[in-house]
Amino acid sequence: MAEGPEPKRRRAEAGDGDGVAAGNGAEAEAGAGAGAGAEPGPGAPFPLSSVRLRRLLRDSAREKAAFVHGQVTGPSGEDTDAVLILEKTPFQEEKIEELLRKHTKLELQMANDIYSTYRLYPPPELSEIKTTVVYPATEKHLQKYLRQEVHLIRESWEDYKNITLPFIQSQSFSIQWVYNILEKKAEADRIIHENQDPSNGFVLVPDFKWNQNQLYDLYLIALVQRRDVKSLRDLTAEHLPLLKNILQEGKEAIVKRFGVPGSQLRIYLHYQPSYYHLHVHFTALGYDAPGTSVERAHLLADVIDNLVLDSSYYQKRALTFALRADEPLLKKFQEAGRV
Ligand code: M7G
Repeated sequence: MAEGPEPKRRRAEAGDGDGVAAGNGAEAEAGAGAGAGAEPGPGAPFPLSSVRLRRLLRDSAREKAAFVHGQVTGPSGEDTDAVLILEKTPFQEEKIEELLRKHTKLELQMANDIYSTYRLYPPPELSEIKTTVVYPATEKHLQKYLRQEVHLIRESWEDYKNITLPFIQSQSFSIQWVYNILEKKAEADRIIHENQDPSNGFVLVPDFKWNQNQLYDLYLIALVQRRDVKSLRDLTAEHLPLLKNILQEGKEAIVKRFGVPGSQLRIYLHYQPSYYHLHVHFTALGYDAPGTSVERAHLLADVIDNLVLDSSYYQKRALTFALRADEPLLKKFQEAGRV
């Protein structure tokens, strides 16, 4: 298990970043190294400077992030797609004075009475851009980050069995990155907590959306050891011990390591998830994390209560979720006359 950060830790260990360095989840997930053909191989940093920009998939002024479709040419001349996520990172309180003292340039933009605005250019060590690489990226990755119209689906249990389940069995994202974490082939030094029980155990790691530099946007993910639970739809009372372990031990591990109490955590599952291996999200309550909207997030405590009340709750009720306009699953619902 990782030696990891101390309680209330504000800085990650050197080299603890979770985007670019090879051997991390993004690479493992995309199956890079397995026939990728292009330059970056396992253990080598991704050649950012040789990426050609194909298009901006999406940018967000609020999140200060850009989602980019790029291409890299491999040794045999073939072009391979990559997704790059570039994000300005939140301020760290203890770095603010340094920022004010050590800026390289300060340009006055305007002054009016007691108000003035400036362009401040920080030194390189204070101007980090969190960079996440998905390489090689599949068409589904490109779709995932492309800005599109969304439609709300109300999925009955019959819809799940007849439309969604056959679809996810044929299409779902590779979950190799999850198996790599469970088998300690990737991110082993990032594990925050582990329960090795094959039925009721799980691994808790920082989500790759979190750079661990500040607690404001704390984001961890619990991946279950067992491989036969795809999503919320599979859960029954049989899984209560597993879910209770995640809730209890996850909270304990986070307060111990980061000093954030359970009362300040939002602990939930997504439906639909992107990856069909059961996992639970832990985010800081004060952080408006992506994917916390009512049409996607299901609080773990509520899921547990629902299963206590009725073991087949999630095989009975309709579930609502949004799908992007050109997602193939939306097409399936349209073909079935359900949208
Ligand atoms: P999800 O609900 O299946 O889909 O969550 P979402 O990505 O649309 O939210 C999967 C979670 O796993 C997300 O929060 C991802 O940021 C996170 N994640 C994805 N990958 C490929 C990795 C990885 O390689 N390592 C880690 N630590 N987290 C990942």
